[in-house]
Amino acid sequence: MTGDEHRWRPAYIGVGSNLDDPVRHVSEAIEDIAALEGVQRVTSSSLYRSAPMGPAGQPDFINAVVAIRTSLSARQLLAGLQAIENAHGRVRGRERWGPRTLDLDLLVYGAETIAEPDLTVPHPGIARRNFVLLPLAELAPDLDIPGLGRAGNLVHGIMDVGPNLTKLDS
Ligand code: A4P
Ligand code: MG
Repeated sequence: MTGDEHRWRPAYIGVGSNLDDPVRHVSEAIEDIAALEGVQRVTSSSLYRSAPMGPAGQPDFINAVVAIRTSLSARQLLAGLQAIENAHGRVRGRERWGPRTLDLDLLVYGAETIAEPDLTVPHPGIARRNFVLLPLAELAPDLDIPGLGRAGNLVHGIMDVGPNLTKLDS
């Protein structure tokens, strides 16, 4: 077969949690992503702690970014990520940007741009969020994010914007 299903594309996933032992949720989610069928060559950034963007009065977030190669389509990958969120007890339908046990965002999928009601890639928040850009640039400074440019360059634009961010000791 020569179809796209046999191409292994690079993809980047944002991982976030601020409830119920977030370091554990993030660490386990990285293992869960690596265990998905059609996912290989998994590497992950350091873990970062950041103040919440969105409603105040919720706990700090733990964030990380995971790089993979995948033979899944973007939609199949999103379904796999949502299944992992559900397995971590994610409750949907609460307030926007409210607290969550696990949030997995598909940040970048190869060189593709997708603009559909339930799937936007690259993820629209990338360029404004230091808790996404710093771990992404740590993993892949030369990554060319479609429509935005090099990850390593974007970091310079957001260093003083958004919640405070600290790298956790590994
Ligand atoms: N969806 C569309 N595109 C994508 C994509 N590229 N990746 C759709 C993942 N999902 C995507 O997502 C709602 C819908 O977005 C999904 O059904 C999917 O079809 P959700 O995860 O259920 O909702 P959400 O995460 O509450 O909404 P939203 O607006 O995506 O929130 P964000 O942008 O994920 O922000 N502060 C800190 N410090 N750290 C954080 O990680 N995270 C958030 C959540 C808020 N504040 C934060 C952090
Ligand atoms: Mg989300």
